[in-house]
Amino acid sequence: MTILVTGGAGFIGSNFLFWEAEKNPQDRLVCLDALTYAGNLSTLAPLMEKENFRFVKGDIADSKCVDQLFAEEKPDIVVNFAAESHVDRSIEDPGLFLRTNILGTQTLMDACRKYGVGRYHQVSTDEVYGDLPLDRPELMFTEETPIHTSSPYSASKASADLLVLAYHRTFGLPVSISRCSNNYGPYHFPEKLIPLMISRALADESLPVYGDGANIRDWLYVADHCAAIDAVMRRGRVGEVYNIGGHNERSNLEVVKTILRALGKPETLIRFVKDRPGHDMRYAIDPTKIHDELGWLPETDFDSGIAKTIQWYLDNRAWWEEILSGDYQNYYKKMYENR
Ligand code: NAD
Ligand code: TDX
Repeated sequence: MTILVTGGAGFIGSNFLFWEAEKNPQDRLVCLDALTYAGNLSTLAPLMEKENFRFVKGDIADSKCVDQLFAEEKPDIVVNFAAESHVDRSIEDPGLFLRTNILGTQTLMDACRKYGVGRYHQVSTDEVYGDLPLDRPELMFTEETPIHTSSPYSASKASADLLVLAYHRTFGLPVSISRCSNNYGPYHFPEKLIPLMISRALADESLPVYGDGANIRDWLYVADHCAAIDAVMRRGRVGEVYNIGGHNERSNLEVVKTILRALGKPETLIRFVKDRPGHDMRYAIDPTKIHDELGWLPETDFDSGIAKTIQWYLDNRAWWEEILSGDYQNYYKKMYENR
């Protein structure tokens, strides 16, 4: 079986490629990634020499490139991680988010139709449901919660989800969608909350907490997300949405204080800064459906996952220091200019 993984040089996509290579070594993995600022090809170095792995640099919104790749590889499954993923950047420049996240999804699905792909899986987010109030802890997002977005990022992801469901209904494309809560773990790009706070605390720099830090996120260790996507794309019902989350709600301030404690750094590093415009208050996922239908349960709770993650950033300083210095962007040239 050939699995086309788009966005595989990013955080979750790279973890997914490693997960699949280990659990399903018989499958061929093809990674299509444009290597934007968020893509780091050096992350995939351990896979590069494997016979049943292929990396292709290309844009999911470029129909010529996508068509050629589908003609060559005839994938059985397409799983789309490729996206502009950072909410703060979507507030600065919404246009790029609409192009990649919506038109890119359409381009991939048109190719899936043309080449008769057996399953198109869209990696989506709990942010499509908007947010929950802090004073109603019993509320959680289910698959029936109405779409209600706050940022250009979440609006672009919700638009893509609607398009995916429309392609199923109108064209009979065999699709599935998963909507996951906040991920954390190895290879998380250091502009997102957890890796940003780890790298800045290690350098004794101030830690910018938006607003009063009371906003709550529902954290899932990335390997648990990978296992869930694998279950949905292989065994999930066509045309269905599955929520993914592990009941690990923490306020941003709690997360930052946990990191400071683990690194032996003082809380005086915390600096409260101007809030993110439209900042969602709380996310919380009800994962009953994926548990009942596919037997998925997370294996890592927040306390052990954050300890593992902090240790990974301590053990892999070169990976994120190269990103902070910008050097990682030379890696493609180095690897490919004579290839
Ligand atoms: P990321 O920003 O770390 O990685 C995105 C990857 O996509 C990068 O490798 C980038 O080069 C690639 N890419 C961007 N535009 C592209 C294009 N036009 N063509 C081809 N490749 C392109 O993102 P992530 O955090 O790994 O998220 C992956 C997916 O999971 C996204 O769709 C995101 O919406 C979703 N998601 C993320 C989280 C989270 O907590 N990070 C939670 C739920 C869902
Ligand atoms: O410097 C910061 N200070 C801060 O207080 C940053 C970068 C973030 N925050 C807050 C904002 C959020 O409440 O921390 C929380 C987490 O922020 P991000 O890491 O930017 O993630 P979030 O906005 O929650 O979105 C993430 O989860 C859902 C991913 O980036 C999305 O791609 C995914 O869909």
